[in-house]
Amino acid sequence: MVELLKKQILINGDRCQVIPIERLEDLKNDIENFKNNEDLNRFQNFITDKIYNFKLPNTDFQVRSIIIIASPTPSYAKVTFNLEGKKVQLISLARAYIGKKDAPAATKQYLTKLLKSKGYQIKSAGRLPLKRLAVRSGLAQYGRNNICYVDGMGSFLTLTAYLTDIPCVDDNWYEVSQMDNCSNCKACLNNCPTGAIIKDRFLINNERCLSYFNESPRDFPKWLPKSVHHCIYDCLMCQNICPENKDYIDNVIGPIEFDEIETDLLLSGKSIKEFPNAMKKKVKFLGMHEWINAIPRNIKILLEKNELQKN
Ligand code: B12
Ligand code: SF4
Ligand code: SF4
Repeated sequence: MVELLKKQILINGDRCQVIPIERLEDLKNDIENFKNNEDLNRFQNFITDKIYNFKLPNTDFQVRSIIIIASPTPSYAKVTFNLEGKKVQLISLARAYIGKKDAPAATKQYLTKLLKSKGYQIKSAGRLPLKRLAVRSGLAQYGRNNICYVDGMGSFLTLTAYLTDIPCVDDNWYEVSQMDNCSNCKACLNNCPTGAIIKDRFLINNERCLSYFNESPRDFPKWLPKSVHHCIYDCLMCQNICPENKDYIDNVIGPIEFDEIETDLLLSGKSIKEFPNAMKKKVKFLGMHEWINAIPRNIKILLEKNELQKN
């Protein structure tokens, strides 16, 4: 069944690995050891203590294994706004596959269909350390930029994990590893606009990561120069420079256009509930709904930057 599952996941353009549920304890121990040996900052402690959850949820099936899936995403999306009679082009990340739903929704749909026909079930695995799981399972390798790389995708991917009652005989569990090419390369470190990637330590300083700031509506810190902003949310700088991504960097989608009314609505800070359906769809496709309270501020900063560059 595991082989059939892997084949089906490949047909859908994704890649996966399956590990026996007993490995959940090892993953938990990994994080416990990691916490005991590293001097973590406040945000890292928050993630390890409050975001990660290793407790199995209630299921009406016996959990036997974990499926970890990598789904390719575009490197970024071109977005056109119409403002005061002018068109302005900005860039955004895009959570969705090209032309499909977002990756977790798409994987859930095709997996449920396949497994139901074989008498098996799945349930979302909840809040696990997904990169660590992907690397430990052999699906991915770390880059120096602290994110994961998967064959055929580079680092432009979304990870999703499911619990299932499929028995897993093969015990895939590998040492945590970094790509060989990182040993002679520091491109991501040098291109990080905020110094979040550290020279002598693998763990990044996530409290300096641009994505940390632009996902939240709180004021940007005073030390953050306006010049670093380049994306409607998150950041592309440690991925677009990476030689391991050269085959995937041109997987760009768009332009996705917001007409004058939609642009005004987006900038007004109104609730997503007030957006017309067609606009909601675009916002969700781009993944902007996840950080919607920060989006108007982020777009305004990019528009200001555009204006300054023109003058
Ligand atoms: C919180 C979070 C964030 C926070 C904090 C990120 C961070 N690095 O701490 C912020 C908002 C800043 C963020 C940013 C981004 N994120 Co994010 N994020 C998460 C989330 C929810 C948890 C990450 C986490 O565990 N951080 C806690 C710290 C303690 O763990 P860690 O930094 O991963 O540390 C591990 C490694 O350093 C490793 N390690 C330690 N020492 C050593 C030594 C060696 C030699 C090696 C090899 C490894 C190693 O072990 C540590 C513990 O597991 C995950 C989803 C999930 N549930 O896993 C997505 C996730 C990691 N993010 C993702 C993405 C895409 C991003 C961004 C690229 C988005 C963007 N374009 O800007 C950036 C990348 C920033 C970066 N360089 O890491 C994807 C990663 C996809 C991929 N290709 O790997 C994930 C998996 C979401 C998903 N469902 O796909 N993110
Ligand atoms: S830019 Fe270089 S060091 Fe950074 S992840 Fe890519 S190959 Fe590794
Ligand atoms: S996402 Fe941007 S700010 Fe964060 S580590 Fe990568 S390059 Fe640095």
